[in-house]
Order: sequence, then C-alpha cells, then structure tokens
Amino acid sequence: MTAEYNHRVIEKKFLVRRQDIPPRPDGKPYYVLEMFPYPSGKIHMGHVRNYMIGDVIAGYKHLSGFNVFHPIGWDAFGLPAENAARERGAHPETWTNDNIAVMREQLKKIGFMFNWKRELKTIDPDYIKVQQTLFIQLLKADLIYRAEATVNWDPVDETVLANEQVIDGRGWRSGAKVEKKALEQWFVRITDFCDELLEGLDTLKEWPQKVVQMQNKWIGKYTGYDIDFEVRDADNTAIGRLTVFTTKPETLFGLSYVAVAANHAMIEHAVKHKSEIQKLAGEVATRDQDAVENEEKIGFDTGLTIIHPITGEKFPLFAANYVLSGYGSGAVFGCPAHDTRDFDFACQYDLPIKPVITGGTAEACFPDYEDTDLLINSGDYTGLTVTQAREKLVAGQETESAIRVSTRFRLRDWGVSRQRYWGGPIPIIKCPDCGDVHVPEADLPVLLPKNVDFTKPGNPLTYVEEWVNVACPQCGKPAKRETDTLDTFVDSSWYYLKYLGEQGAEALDVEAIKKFAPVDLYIGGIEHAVLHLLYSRFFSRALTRLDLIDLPEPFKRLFTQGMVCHETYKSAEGKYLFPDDVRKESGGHIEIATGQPVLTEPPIKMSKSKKNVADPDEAVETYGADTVRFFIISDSPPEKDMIWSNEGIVAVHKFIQKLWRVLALEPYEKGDETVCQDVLVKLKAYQEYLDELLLNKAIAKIYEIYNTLQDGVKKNNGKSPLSKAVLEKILICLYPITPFFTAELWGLHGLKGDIFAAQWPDFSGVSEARAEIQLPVQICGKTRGLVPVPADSEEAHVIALVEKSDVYDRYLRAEAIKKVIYVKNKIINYVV
Ligand code: ANZ
Ligand code: ZN
Repeated sequence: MTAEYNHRVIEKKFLVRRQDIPPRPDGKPYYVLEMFPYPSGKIHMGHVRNYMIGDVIAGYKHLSGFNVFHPIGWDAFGLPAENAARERGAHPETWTNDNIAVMREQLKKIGFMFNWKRELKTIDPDYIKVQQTLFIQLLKADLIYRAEATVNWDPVDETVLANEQVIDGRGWRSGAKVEKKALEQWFVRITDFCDELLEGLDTLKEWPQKVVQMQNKWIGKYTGYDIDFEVRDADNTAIGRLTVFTTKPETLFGLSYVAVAANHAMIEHAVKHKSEIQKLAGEVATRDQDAVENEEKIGFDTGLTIIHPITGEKFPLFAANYVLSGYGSGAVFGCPAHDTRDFDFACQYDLPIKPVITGGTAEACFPDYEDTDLLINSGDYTGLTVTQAREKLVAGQETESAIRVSTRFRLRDWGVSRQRYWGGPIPIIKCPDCGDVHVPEADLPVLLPKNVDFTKPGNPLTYVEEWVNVACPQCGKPAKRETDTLDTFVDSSWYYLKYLGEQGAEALDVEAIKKFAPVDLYIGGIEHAVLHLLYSRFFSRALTRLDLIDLPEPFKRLFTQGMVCHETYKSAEGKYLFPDDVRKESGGHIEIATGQPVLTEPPIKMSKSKKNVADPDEAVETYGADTVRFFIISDSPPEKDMIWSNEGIVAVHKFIQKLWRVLALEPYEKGDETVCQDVLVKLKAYQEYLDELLLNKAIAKIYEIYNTLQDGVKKNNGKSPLSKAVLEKILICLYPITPFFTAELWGLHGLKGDIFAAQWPDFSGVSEARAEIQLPVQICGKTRGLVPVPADSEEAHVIALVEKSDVYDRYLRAEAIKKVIYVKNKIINYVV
C-alpha cells in the first residue's frame, strides 16, 4: 500500500463523523469532564491540553464498551464581555456568541469527541431558568439570604469580590487594591456545610492530596474557647455582650483589657476617639493581615468597659490594629504577662501586666508555659494546672455558659451579588411593603434586558427603568427588580448536572444524574482548587440536603493538569516577540524582520502579554490535528508543565509520517510471531498507562512499538511483520490519541465497520514472557531433538533448560561434554 499520509485530506474526511460518534447506551456509564471554557475569543494551548487529556480517556473508555458521557459547554457570563461592550460597543451577548462560534469550530477541528448534542451555555434561557429555580429553593431553605456586609470592593471593575477572589489584597482579575465597602448583598450560606465539606474531603480518595489540603486549609477548622463579657457604656450601663475567642482561657485572671478589631460592631457605641478608630479601620482594611501582625501595635480607648465574668472587675475596651476582624470573633482579651502581642500593646498604653502562671513576671512576657504548669494570682484557680484550670473554667460556668469550648471556621458565607449587567439575573423583586419577594416560578426565567447603556458608570441594569420597575408579585404595588446579578461561580457550580438533561430542558434530569453522576474523571487547572471546586461541592451537598438529588460529592476523581509553556523572545529594545517573528540559527534566535539577535528566556506559561504563544489553529493547519493531539500529551506527565516548541511539533509530525508508513504496509497472514507478541506486550503496557493517566508513558510505548515494527520490516525485507489481527489492535489502541490517522488506515486495510465502533482488545492473556521457539539440539552436528526455549535466551539459560529435557537424558547424560556451541534462536550443538 503506497497511500501517502495527508492530514488535510484525511481530517476533512472524518471531521463530521467524529462529532457524532454514537454512544454505547448498554455500557457502564462513564462521565468524563473538563472544566468548561470561558469564551474569551480563541482556544489556547492550555485548553487543547486540558481537553486532550479527557478526550483520550473518553475515547479509550468508549472503545472499552463504556457508555461515555463527555460534554462541552460555555461559561458564558462574565466581566470581559461587559468590558468589551464598554470598549468596543459590541453587545456582550453578540461578543460572547461570536467567540463561542469561533471556539466551537476550533475544538471540532482538533477532533475532540464531545457529546455536542448536549452543548450548553450558561446564558441559555433554560440554564437561567433552572438556576433561578434552584436559587429560590435555596432561598426558601434559608441557604441564601440578604444582609448588609462590608464587602471587598474592586474599584477598577466596580464590583464586589468574594474572599476567594482577593489575592494578596488585590482583585483576582483587575489586580486593583481591594477596598472595603458596606453593601446589601446576597449570600450563600456555605458555612452551614463547614463540617460536611470537611468530612467529605476524607471520601475523596482520587483527588490530588494537594487540593484536599488546600480545601481543608480554606475551610480552616480551629478550636478554642469563647468567653462572653458584659459591655458597659460611660455611664456604667450594660449595653450588650462581647464574645472573645481565646486558646488560653487559663490566663483569664491576668486580663488587663479587652480589644476589638477597629471595624467591630461594638465600635458603634464608642464614645472616645471615634474618628481615630474609624481612620484606623480604614487603614487596617486595606492592609493584608500579615502586615498588621508585624506592624506597630496601635489602639484607642473606646470609653466603654467590660466586666470580668468571674471576678466582676471592670476593664477598659480598646480598638486595636492587631486584632483581626476575620479571625475568631474579632475580639481578644489581653493578657500581657503571657502573650507577646498583648505585652507590646500593654507597654505602649501603660496597661497592667499581671502574671498568672508560675514563671511569669510583671517585667517580661512568658508565653511558653506548659499544660502542667500551675496557676498563680488566680483566686479559686490558684494551684491548679493549666489543664485542670481549663476544665474547671468550662464546667464552673456551665449554667451561664459565659465560657465554652468553641469550634470555628475560617470559611465565610459566599457573597454572590455582583453589580454587573452580564451575569445571571437574581429572581427577586424588592417591595417597599413585602420586602424581598421571589419571582413566581411561573414567571421564570427572568432574563436580562437587551437594550442597555454601557457608557454610564456602575451597573448598567440600574438605568433600565422598564426592566427595573415591576409590580410586586404579592401585593401588586410598584416594586423594583434586584439589579445585582450572580457571581459567575454560581453558574459553574452546577453545570455538570445540567449537561445530563436534554438540551433546552427546564429542569434537572434526576434519573440521568442518578445514572451518570458523580463525574468519574474531572480535569482542570489547580487554580480552581478552592473556588470552583469548593462551590461545586457545596452545591451538590445543598441540593442533596434539599432532596433534589442524591449526590454528596460531584467529582469522584480529580485531575489537575499542568500548564503549557513556551520560550520567551525579546528584541534588543526589550520588546516581546512572537515565536513566528524569530528564527533559530546556530548562535541562537534572531529577529526575522531585523536580523538582530534575540534574547531567549526559558519556557514559562504561554500568555498573550509575553507573546510566547502558539496558535492551535495554525498548528492544526500545518501539522494536522493528530500531530497536535499526540504532541500535547507526549513529553511531560499530564500533571506537570509541558513545553511547546516548534522543534517538538515538527519531530512529532515526522514521527507520525514514519508510523504511517509502517502501518500502511499490507499485513500478512500469520505475521512474525516474535514481533506480534512483542507488540501485544507493549500495547498491554500502553493500556495500563492509560488507566493510570500516565499519557506521556503511553506515548513512549508507541515509540517503542514503532521501533519494533521498523526492525521487523527490515528483517522481513520491507514487508509488514504484522498479522491483520495485531494491526487491527494497534489501530484501535491508537484511535483515542490519533483518531483521524487511524480511521483512515482502518479503511485502507478494509477493516470491518467503523473504527470508533470497534472493541478495545483484551490483553489479559498477554504475558511478558517472550515467544517460545523450538530450539534444535545437536550432538556433534546431528540434530537429536527440539527443546522449547524463550526467544532470545542467553546460553546459560538454554543449557539449563536442555539439561531438564528428554533429549539430554537420552543422548547426553552419560557423555563427557567437551564443548557447547550456541547460536541464539538457531541451534545448540554439544561436542562430546
Ligand atoms: C487570650 C490569650 C492569653 C491569648 C494568652 C493568647 C495568649 P491562635 O493560637 O493562633 O489560634 N486572638 C483571638 N482572636 C484574635 C483576633 N481576631 N485577632 C488577633 N488575635 C486574636 O491564636 C489564638 C489567640 O489569638 C487567642 O488566644 C487570642 O489571644 C488571639 F496568654 O486569648 B489569646
Ligand atoms: Zn408587595
């Protein structure tokens, strides 16, 4: 067979059929999913790698008889669309849909085996409808609520950010320094699930340990004690209670003041230094917490006092910069004799230092005492060990429970309001009489108005009078729609459930969810370790609690892939250059336009800003989808970063052509037994690597198989060493990686049916043992019998086997052997 490999012709031929591979409804369900893309404009190599990992597994499982579900969709709301509208005047919807159209074609060209019939967009009316229905259900179950809160405000994007979206004090998208602002916000009560979400982590045996640890830390369970103090105003009138969190309740008798974070609610009642405190609150809010810890301790007397819960003594209440608002209860009791921060503070403001544990003094801080140390200066508690004192404190106060063991979490409720147009509408109407009323289910979905003005500042929805003004569904009086829209992380928290229903379905398909969920293999970037993956776990659990589904954990196995990297090129003037603008010469790279040498920097993550990108379309056009698919998983383990290089893709392209040449050869009847056996052994190892997601090692096996075949062809005078059966197996096994290439060869060899409908070979009977040959045993040049030995055996091994044989007993045992001549795989001759 002399057919040349022409990727353009072949890929065109199979492109359409590849999009429509019939599933195997009788097989065991297997749900493989990659995190869905944001339609930013074009597919990048990171996407290609992400979808390729899933696609290989989808193809492999499909051929193995599973009922594979491998959907694709679009995370289509979000700020960039709105920014594009502001900058270019394109409507966000048009911009988004145009991008999707481009990206969809790109994905198809790479040959991903998606269930296109279930493609979805989070902006689809049916998607919005289900989301709003779920919102109302969560609202009714008190898992969504509205509250005024100090929020993280991104002054550049003019929107609120979740804690998870603030990275080192800056907005995750804009990079702007985040400010604090008080706003009415919608919250999802994720903190109601802290324990569940933590315990659930133990069941995620197939998640990377790293992600489990990150979630564990993010939820952040910690224990200590809560102590309630009565607060009095300047007139000594009780005005409320203040809860303080401590890990050292035994030092309670050494208390010399209580301090709250500068933005603590109790500050409302402050009489002294109010403006200074407010200024402090502003400063503290914009600093990150580590900085606060290390900075000079600053505080102000609020003029309020607190009452010691045991002695009844009165102490001052301060606001202090070292008390963090997000930790514990945002309030501490100061015991300068045994806490270094309190000691610094007390020295600064001349507060008493009273030692209460043996070893402590009024002159220095003694924080490192032991549980077995004894209490001093502590009334009834004097003489008890630290451990005993803790027990007595909790027990003694049981009736009033002013002191109690306390478990707290770092996790805060999830603020989901965004002051943005291009987001999921919140199905709420605000009535002056009835309060927040949800839109009746019959009126869902609430869709966004199309006609909006993006030239005004803030949220464009607030200007759309005809949309905002509605009658209250309860009393009929004039009311207003909620103009906040939902954080896009809400959209992506449940999309894996929506896929399982028919396209356009206006409710979740509970039966399909029961059948296919959880997702068997979920693939995405480590950057989603806390945000998206935690919110999704919450949604799954919340809907389970509401009895809508039964799915405590949405993702059985999680795989986090590495990034696609590329060298970076810079001109002499320090301008970044695209790889296409440079050429490699013996001395290094030069800029094509100027002929000037170029500064080459080591590979880093591909990014437009550094211009170190390769365009998937271009690569597919030049080298073919099969080559791109093969290359992107070839040299690095999928969880590690991979380096894209021009040399790399060219080399793979050449290899694919060489592989084509040996696989295009006409197989012959029996094939070369040794070669065929060897190939089967390698295919078996290949399959094991696929099972383990060690895709680069699977690819290495393909190279080995090629070498075996190439040697076989040489030995066979240019003819194929393969039997048709083994050739067929090779093609099936390679299909998940190079679908176009193998489909064409399948046809060329006249193999039956469609390759994608073939059955994955069963390698269970294939053993590492090499093929056996019947070795002639000669005595002085005369053949006396045949002894079975493994092919390629060494002389010592063959002699041992011969000595156990009949031939040996009959002809050799009694003889004195003078010499042995062994020719590998041919004969063994004994000279006697
Ligand atoms: C009284 C006390 C006495 C404390 C003593 C320590 C030593 P870890 O152990 O890191 O969890 N604290 C509580 N809430 C705080 C907040 N919002 N900002 C700053 N500090 C806060 O820290 C727990 C200790 O940190 C608590 O125990 C409290 O001070 C302080 F001799 O309470 B301790
Ligand atoms: Zn009303």
